Amino acid sequence: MTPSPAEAIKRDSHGLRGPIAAELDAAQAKGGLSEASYTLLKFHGTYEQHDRDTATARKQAGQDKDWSFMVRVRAPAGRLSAAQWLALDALADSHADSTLRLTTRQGVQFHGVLRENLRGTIAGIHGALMTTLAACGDVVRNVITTPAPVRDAIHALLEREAFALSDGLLPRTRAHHEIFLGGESVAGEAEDELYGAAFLPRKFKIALIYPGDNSADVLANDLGFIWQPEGWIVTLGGGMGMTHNKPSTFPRLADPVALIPHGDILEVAKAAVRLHRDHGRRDDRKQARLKYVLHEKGADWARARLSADLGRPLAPPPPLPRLAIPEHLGWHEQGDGLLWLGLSVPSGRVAGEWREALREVVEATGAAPIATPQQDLLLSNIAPGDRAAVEAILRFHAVPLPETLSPLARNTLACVALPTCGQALAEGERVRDGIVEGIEAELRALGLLGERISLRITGCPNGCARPYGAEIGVVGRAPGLYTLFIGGAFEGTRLNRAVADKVPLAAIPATLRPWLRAWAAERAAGEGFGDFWAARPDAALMLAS
Ligand code: SRM
Ligand code: SF4
Repeated sequence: MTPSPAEAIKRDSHGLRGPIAAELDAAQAKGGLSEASYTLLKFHGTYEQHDRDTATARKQAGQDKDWSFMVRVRAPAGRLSAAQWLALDALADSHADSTLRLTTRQGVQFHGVLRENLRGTIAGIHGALMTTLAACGDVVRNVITTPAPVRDAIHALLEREAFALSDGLLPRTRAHHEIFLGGESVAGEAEDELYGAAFLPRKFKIALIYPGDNSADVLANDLGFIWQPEGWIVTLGGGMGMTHNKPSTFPRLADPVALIPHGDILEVAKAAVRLHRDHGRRDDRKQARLKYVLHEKGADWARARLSADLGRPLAPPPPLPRLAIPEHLGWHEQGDGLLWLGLSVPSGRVAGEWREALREVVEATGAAPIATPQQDLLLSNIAPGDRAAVEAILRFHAVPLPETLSPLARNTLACVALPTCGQALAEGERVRDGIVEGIEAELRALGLLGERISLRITGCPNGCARPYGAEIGVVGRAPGLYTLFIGGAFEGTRLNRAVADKVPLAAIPATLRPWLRAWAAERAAGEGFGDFWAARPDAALMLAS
């Protein structure tokens, strides 16, 4: 098997350095980095992009593309301090396109960072005691967990372990400091002990949960830890990405693989990373995720490999417990006398009035923001006496309180897609509101607007908003056309199925109508949309169209 070109780039990069520094310094070049720099910059948390809205017109006018960078901040567990939020907020104006983007993995992104501002952006983030290192690339990504700032032992443990895993699995190279932070260059740096010279075959994602809160979608991750009183259930091999018309690629929920003592989490995570490092395919990046290893070899094989790696037998896992997702939006008591307010941020885009409102609230109250895996924001540590003032600020800026939104709107995710994402086949974030309003109208007509349904929209099948786990998944197929999926579990424990293909954007709500109607007419009391259709065989699913 011939390794894919990315393998040589990584292996020969001298610890993720490659030609990055020289190319960033080349004054004449405005955009279009070499493949090596493009590939290696991901590990440092940034993608070179261009504005796809203007690309054709600029080409026709003989102009270069409008180049800029996306910069992704790694925020373990989504936790930010007030000072960190304010620092990111200021960087959005000084170095980017004046927006912040909350991601589906509790991260924060900047878009529109010009090349001359790239180092300053990354240094500014570092100055706020955060990093972009390993926010992207073939390494362990941002470690996610429940965002809820509930002050009890389980939530404290999840938060602590998310930070410990994030720190313990960070690449050790000094290249990031050298290139972006003015660090001294290190001659002959040793190869990274965990990752090796060529790093992982592909990205590697970790989530930790307890059964009462699966908002981190543990089974969509390469590696998951589910808390149980007697230890962690280890899950392996989840992932969403697929390619249309390529059945060898598919979304997959992770398998339970082992039960481990609570104290062993970092050690087992390292063994799981080595499992991917040594067994993931390096010849085909479309087949390189750990999920394909699990699909081929199974959970017993994986447990045996982990046991051999660790030098002790791992216990088989118990059956998966029932998972739930509590409501995080609105006002909640934290359990320490303080409150948190969960706000539903459409597509996670913090711009304009939203950004002003959040800045004012954080400045006025010292609230610590927490990014959620649903692209939302929880403002934590608010004194009960500040509640009215917070609401007044939000009202002044026309930021809606969650109780004014339908459950559908509150449970909708939409990926970035156009104009920045180079992979987008169709719109994502920019068509979110129209799709939500259209489906809301259908639900209203059926008297079901108060029902909770998860809706996830992506501009391509890579699945960045985890659409294949949603009750309704809308996945970009081509400009203006989408594939519709239904039947996922709200709790993230079941994948959905495709029911309609190449649906024009404007026809999405009407296309869903027969399935919504049948659910309204025939469901058992309290039966959710996804559960109702999952219980129907394929034939009934297709007939409804
Ligand atoms: Fe993603 C690639 C945005 C979460 C699966 N993702 C991309 C890129 C970098 C496009 C590219 O490769 O050129 C997108 C940048 C767009 C932009 O302009 O900002 C991008 N992904 C995002 C974010 C920002 C979506 C969002 O709207 O919030 C999320 C950032 C999370 C973070 O903070 O780290 C994001 N991406 C996800 C998730 C969800 C998750 O991890 O829970 C998935 C599905 C889970 C999974 O990994 O299987 C996901 N992104 C992908 C894939 C498909 C990977 C695969 O195995 O096939 C790609 C394409 C690739 O890697 O080649 C991709
Ligand atoms: Fe881009 Fe596709 Fe991810 Fe959306 S799902 S951000 S279009 S890669």
